[in-house]
Amino acid sequence: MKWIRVGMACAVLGFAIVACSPDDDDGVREQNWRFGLEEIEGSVQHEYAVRFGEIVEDLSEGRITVQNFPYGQLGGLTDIYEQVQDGDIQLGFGSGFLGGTVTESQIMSLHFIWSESEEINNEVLNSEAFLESDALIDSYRAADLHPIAMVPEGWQVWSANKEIRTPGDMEGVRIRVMDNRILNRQKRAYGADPTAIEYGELYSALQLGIADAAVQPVFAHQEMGFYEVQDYLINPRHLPFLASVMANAEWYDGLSDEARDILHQARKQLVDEIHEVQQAFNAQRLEEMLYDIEYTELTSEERQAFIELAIPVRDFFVSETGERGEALMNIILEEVERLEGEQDG
Ligand code: 6CS
Repeated sequence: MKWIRVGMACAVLGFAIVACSPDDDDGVREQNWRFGLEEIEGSVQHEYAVRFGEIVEDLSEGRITVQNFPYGQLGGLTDIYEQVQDGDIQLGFGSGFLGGTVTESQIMSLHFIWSESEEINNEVLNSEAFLESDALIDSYRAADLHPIAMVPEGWQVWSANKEIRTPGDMEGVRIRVMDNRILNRQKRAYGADPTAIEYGELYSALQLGIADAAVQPVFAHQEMGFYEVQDYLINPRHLPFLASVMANAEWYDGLSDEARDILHQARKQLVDEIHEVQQAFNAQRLEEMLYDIEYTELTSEERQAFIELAIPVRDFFVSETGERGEALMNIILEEVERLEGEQDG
């Protein structure tokens, strides 16, 4: 990956002078925000960043530009997080691999605490109760980061070379996971043999049999070509793929009120817009893969067997992430219950 890092350093330095100009109380100065993505062009994160840039540029009357760095340009996943922490880039996405940097962010990896309604999950994650909770903010701040938004990208779906409908089918399956302790524990609870592999290395790992199975949102199975080396897609509706948008904390604190307001206006506008985008991407890409792969959804009864094995992992999550993690989990459980109650009633 050496060539990637050299290219990335040049690209970043080229914009450093403009991006480092501080804001002041007179308003927004000309500036460039650099945004690191965990996904390639054409992905949900890429679409988010492009739209975010358009909205920010529009609201600032062209004074703020946003420069995206799709996956691969900044090195591996943890390289992106480090560059946001160090202030080399101002903004970045952080999902499963972020667990090693922000322990509590593994809430994004906890199975079966979510609603089966994707709209409810989107609302809960972007609610004031969750997004502006001390638990979330303090967790990211402890790593010199500030949480800006949560982006659900669609249900995570298992891919494998056999149909997996029961924990028995999962027994011994070498499934690739993003590198965090909760995902690892959860897959072990189902009887699988999880293995952490970098996103960009997953295709060849599946092709060479280093991993037998994987888990991704539908659009990613398609755009990264994983479906070409797998026979089945199985949707257990256990977990939406979740990514956080995060900023360098010091940079965020140094923004003028006007610039910060623009950032949050863009963030708010994108909550519903990106939900529509991810739904469309996932539906279209599933359609494109169906000639080559079999897609199935677990029934409620089949899900139940996995739910029973997943529930004890909540205690492990709390033991790993402490009071802040527990608080985040409780907000989600309570808000999901409240919104599902309102929907039913
Ligand atoms: O599995 C991964 O590592 C990556 N998958 C997606 C869909 N987004 C980012 C993440 O790092």
